[in-house]
Amino acid sequence: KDERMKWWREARFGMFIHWGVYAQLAGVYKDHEQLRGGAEWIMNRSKIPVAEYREYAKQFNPVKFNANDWVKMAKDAGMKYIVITAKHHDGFAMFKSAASSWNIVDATPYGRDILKELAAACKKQGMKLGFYYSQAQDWNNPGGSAARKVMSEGWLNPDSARIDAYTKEHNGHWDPAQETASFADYIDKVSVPQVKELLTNYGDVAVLWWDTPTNMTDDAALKLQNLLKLQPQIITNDRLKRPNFPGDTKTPEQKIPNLSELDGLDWETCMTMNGTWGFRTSDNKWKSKETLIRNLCDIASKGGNYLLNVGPKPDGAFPQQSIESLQAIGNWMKVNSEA
Ligand code: JFZ
Repeated sequence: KDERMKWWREARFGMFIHWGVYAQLAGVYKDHEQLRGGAEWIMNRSKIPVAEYREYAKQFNPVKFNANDWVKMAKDAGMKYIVITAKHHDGFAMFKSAASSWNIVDATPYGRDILKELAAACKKQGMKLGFYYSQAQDWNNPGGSAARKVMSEGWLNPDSARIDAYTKEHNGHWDPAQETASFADYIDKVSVPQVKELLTNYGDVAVLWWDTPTNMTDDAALKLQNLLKLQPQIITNDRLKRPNFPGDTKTPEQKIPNLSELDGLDWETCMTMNGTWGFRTSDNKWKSKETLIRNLCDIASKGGNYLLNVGPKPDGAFPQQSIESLQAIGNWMKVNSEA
């Protein structure tokens, strides 16, 4: 394990990327600002019907996306790896998938496999690439699970009471289309084949970043964990299923542990630059450059890694604030390594 963890322990700094169809909504549904949670949650928070959410993919056309630019921005900031949402909870695959047509190649006018392009750019520039994959929650592919959230966390809808009663009866689901298959079927027909695709079609995969084990079974977790053999060097986190699948790394979220909390295990703090993982037009709560640099120092000094998030805009460009913060961190690194 030490051999496998070597690069990761030296890396200290990585880029998290949350990008998908939700960037298109950017925190607003039918003129209603989302009330709570990250903008990547808008489909669940606002209880958007499956067919309606799918319409947004037809507008997803990130003509400014340039994989080489993204990797260069990460590299210039001093980052050693990138972890991107291959599939977030909305079930949308940012890669060509034979397991579900709800993917960027088959469901958008853009029609390009952005993971392919990112993998090529990372290889060229010597950057490690990992995939975030929401293995359990999937609000689009039938049988996927849905964390229970109430309608009022999206926006105050005149129909909120009825919708909340429905989700209560239906294990967090709000659309009958979500329940035309069992969770076990979803694992076998979507999760397992897609993870296989990710671990087969994109060259070296440095990290598999699981998330939110809602309704996960041991059976499902074992099937997914077994696939990791396809990439013997891969590093994985502790979110496949708790507590029996600890993975390689702990994932404190939005916080930096105190020295007294450290237990000798490898850890990585993931954090947003503002208040959302997915792009949100109205979120201007940007952390200062000084704060980001201090966080990196604090984390590195305690032996952890900093996975700092960027939520690209629907056109494929990074928000200007993120670009400037990344540059500031990179400049600081340069000055302090030449000294
Ligand atoms: C999850 C996602 O739901 C979210 O959209 C984002 O991708 C984030 C990185 O991960 O959210 C979580 C997961 C775990 C905790 C909190 C939020 N946690 O353990 O406190």
